[in-house]
Amino acid sequence: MKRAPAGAADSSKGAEAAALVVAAHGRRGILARTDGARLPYMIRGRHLRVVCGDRVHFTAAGSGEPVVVERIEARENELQRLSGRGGQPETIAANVTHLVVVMAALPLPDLYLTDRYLCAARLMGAASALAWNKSDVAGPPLAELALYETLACPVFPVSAVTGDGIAALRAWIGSGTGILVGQSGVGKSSLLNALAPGADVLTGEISLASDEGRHTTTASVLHPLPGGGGLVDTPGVRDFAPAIPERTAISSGFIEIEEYGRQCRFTDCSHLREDHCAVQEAVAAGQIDPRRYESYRRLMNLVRQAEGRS
Ligand SMILES: Nc1nc2c(ncn2[C@@H]2O[C@H](COP(=O)(O)OP(=O)(O)O)[C@@H](O)[C@H]2O)c(=O)[nH]1
Ligand SMILES: [Mg+2]
Ligand SMILES: [Zn+2]
Repeated sequence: MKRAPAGAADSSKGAEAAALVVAAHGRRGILARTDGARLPYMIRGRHLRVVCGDRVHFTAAGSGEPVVVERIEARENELQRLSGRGGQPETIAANVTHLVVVMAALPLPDLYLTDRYLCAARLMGAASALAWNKSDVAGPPLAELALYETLACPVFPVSAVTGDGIAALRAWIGSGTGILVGQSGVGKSSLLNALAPGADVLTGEISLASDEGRHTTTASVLHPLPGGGGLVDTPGVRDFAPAIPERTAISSGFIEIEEYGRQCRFTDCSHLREDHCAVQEAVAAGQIDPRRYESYRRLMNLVRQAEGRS
């Protein structure tokens, strides 16, 4: 790992410089400057909460000391999950541009969960794709997944074992900031290592650098991709269920429901039981996939129950 020469940070003492958060755990982590140098940082005070993907401004501390993060640039978006504590949304990464839902023949795909991830991605303004992993064992169920190609969500058959399809998936992420999500066991860790070789090693070095080895499994890391861009890895919350901000936003997370919904009689139509609902008519006419509509319905009910509790 490239480190800034000792004393380099001192020359900028007092002045603020910008950098990207590439490892975050609690009040410490690592910044990457645009020249590639990596600087351990710490946070003073209680008001700042920094996550991977944040662009921050820092000032130098004493030589050999971590630099101090002073402020976070406005986030373009936040990826949130529901935490165990009271179901409060917890931000796990910022400025994510590409969300990849990983699936495989085993564990059995859960398309409702897939739709929920896709909804979260769309609401946060990130592009999304499906990666069908373990294609060395079983290819993608094309009939079922072809639907997603029509919903602005490309499908990439890949294998972390043979390397098939990895280049295409890597090209799709481009110079963006990606994240791999999906059920436990589908191969997210394996794919991370196929896409960002050495990711395991880097995670180890970062835990040493931040002197928090015991927290290795909970630090989140933004791994650089060869040639540009990066992949966020959040051990321990990899298999997260995404937080959906509010019920009225859900229809905007389903591209086809949003499209047909523009023709509903009521602008605040829930598309569940209103008369003259263009969405329900499109489902009846076979223009909207009934299983996608069922995903929408379930998510609406889920969020209503959550809102009822709070
Ligand atoms: N055959 C096959 N097995 C894979 C592939 N990718 C991952 N696996 C296996 O699937 C299991 C789960 O992989 P892992 O990366 O830990 O999944 P994660 O829980 O999503 O991070 C491991 O036993 C891997 O060896 C693949 O492309 N082909
Ligand atoms: Mg894993
Ligand atoms: Zn409607």
